[in-house]
Amino acid sequence: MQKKWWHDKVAYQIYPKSFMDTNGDGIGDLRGVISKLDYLKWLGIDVIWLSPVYQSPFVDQGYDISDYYKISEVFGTMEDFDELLAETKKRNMYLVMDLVINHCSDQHQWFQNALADPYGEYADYFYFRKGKNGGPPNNLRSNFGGSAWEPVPGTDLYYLHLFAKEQPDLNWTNPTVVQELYTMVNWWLEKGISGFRIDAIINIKKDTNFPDYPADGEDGLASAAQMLRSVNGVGTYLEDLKHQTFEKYDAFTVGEVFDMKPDELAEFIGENGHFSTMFDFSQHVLTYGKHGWYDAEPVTVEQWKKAVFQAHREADPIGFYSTIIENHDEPRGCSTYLPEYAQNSLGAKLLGTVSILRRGLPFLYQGQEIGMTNCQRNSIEEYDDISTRDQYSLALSQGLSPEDALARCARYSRDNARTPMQWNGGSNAGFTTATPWLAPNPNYPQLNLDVQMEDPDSVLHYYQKLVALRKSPDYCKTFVYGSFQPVFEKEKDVIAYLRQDEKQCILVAANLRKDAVSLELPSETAQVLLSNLPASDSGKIICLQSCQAVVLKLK
Ligand code: TEU
Ligand code: CA
Repeated sequence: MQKKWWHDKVAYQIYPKSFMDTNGDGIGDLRGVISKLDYLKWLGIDVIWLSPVYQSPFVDQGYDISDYYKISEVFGTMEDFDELLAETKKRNMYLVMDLVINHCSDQHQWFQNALADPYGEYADYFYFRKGKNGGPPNNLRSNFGGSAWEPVPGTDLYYLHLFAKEQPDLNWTNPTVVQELYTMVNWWLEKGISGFRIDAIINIKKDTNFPDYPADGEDGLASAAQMLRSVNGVGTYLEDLKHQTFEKYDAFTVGEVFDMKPDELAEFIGENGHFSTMFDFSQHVLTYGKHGWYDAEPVTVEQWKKAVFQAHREADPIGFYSTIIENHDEPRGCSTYLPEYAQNSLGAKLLGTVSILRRGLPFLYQGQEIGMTNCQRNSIEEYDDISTRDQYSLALSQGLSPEDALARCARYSRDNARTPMQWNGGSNAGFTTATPWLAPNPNYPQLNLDVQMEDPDSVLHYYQKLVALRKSPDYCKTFVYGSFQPVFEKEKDVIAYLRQDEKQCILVAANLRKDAVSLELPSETAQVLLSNLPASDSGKIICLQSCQAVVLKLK
């Protein structure tokens, strides 16, 4: 296998709006990110993925870009950005931007031009189509609810939006559009960023005949996933994108890919794949219901363990996944994947251990390193997220009571992970001196970074040690390139795997039962490299307490 510069790195996602506010407007900003770089360096982070900071009306939190070449004034200036980039380089860190090119904002000049002249050149930057039988061209549903087609005012045309109506899809069959996007991508790479996290990228290929699909909801509409699963040829776009941009800069790319065909993995992340890597969402998709998340059931340990092991079986012979437990779209991992009795600092450390030492590039999401949790709200008005509002009203329309619908939001809303970073116990968790755009989780007086920094036993210090262990010269190669083999698979609620190469064999084992469990090692003795409970080197039998995780070097 050809070695790549990013293979042995540890990454961290920053959701800038909620990270750190420095100018007292209640919104995180680039100077806030700069102010925390030393902290991230201490934590062991190499790669920073910045969620979108481009100019945007923020209908979907910056995933609706109105100018790809500008920094949103909410976040700062291009000078701030350049300084951030320089400061990361100074610390041998790598800055990765979010690339949102399936769609742009309806405020983008291209779309404004298209609206002004619906039969002109700019209309062809988007999918403008005639309606059918007095309705939209077909029955696709937007990911945020309702038809994926919106009327173009003053015409019998509609435009396609797989997400919000303020996020019109870009026409990738138009070479001019594609060229504009390549130019933009190269402009950022020329600036010296290290790569991109690529948003909703599989969506760029449509069946442009726009046929109807079998309805899969009571609204008579069909999910966009149906189209994506039936259409071929996205690879041609992705290959060209890579050749014309990333490849020339040895840039790192991580794809956000849902609804991929199972046999496409090698094409996506194999040796010469379209992307360096892509996120493993196998455990997250378990939490999605049939019609979004309002109708989903909680996921069990056995379910997500199986999914994760299966993901490794599929991906390990091919390439590297990027591993996450949460992100800005997914609720907090501790609240989602841990049984209730494990939702504490011990459980947070356990989940971190299991996740960070997997094969693949680990991404931490801001606040994960202190075990931040989901956040209960008292009314739907307290939520900001566009998809949460859609799911809430869907839940009500299905007969759920407002209380039940709110309980679903508390479990699955995207805002769970978007509450401000909890820096300290001061007002608004030390995130801002003003009223924050989204209220912090009320648990911040107890759960915050300052408190944990003072406590050598905290989740934070454990994460720091975990990342250091993964990167330590003695073990790094094994954790990066070594094989991943599930063990004790039949032991219910025990998650264990070996990381092994010609040099050594390391066992990662975690017990999510209420009771202790004894396991017989495949070796005579074992040396403790890390544990979330006091542990000493052992003989052939190890005993794991409830919620204990250990990392053992087998001898
Ligand atoms: O998410 C993409 C997204 O929402 C879908 O892929 C969805 O998760 C999937 O259909 C579930 O089956 C990205 C961003 O991460 C998100 O924040 C944005 O809202 C979205 O794209 C639109 O840009
Ligand atoms: Ca600010």
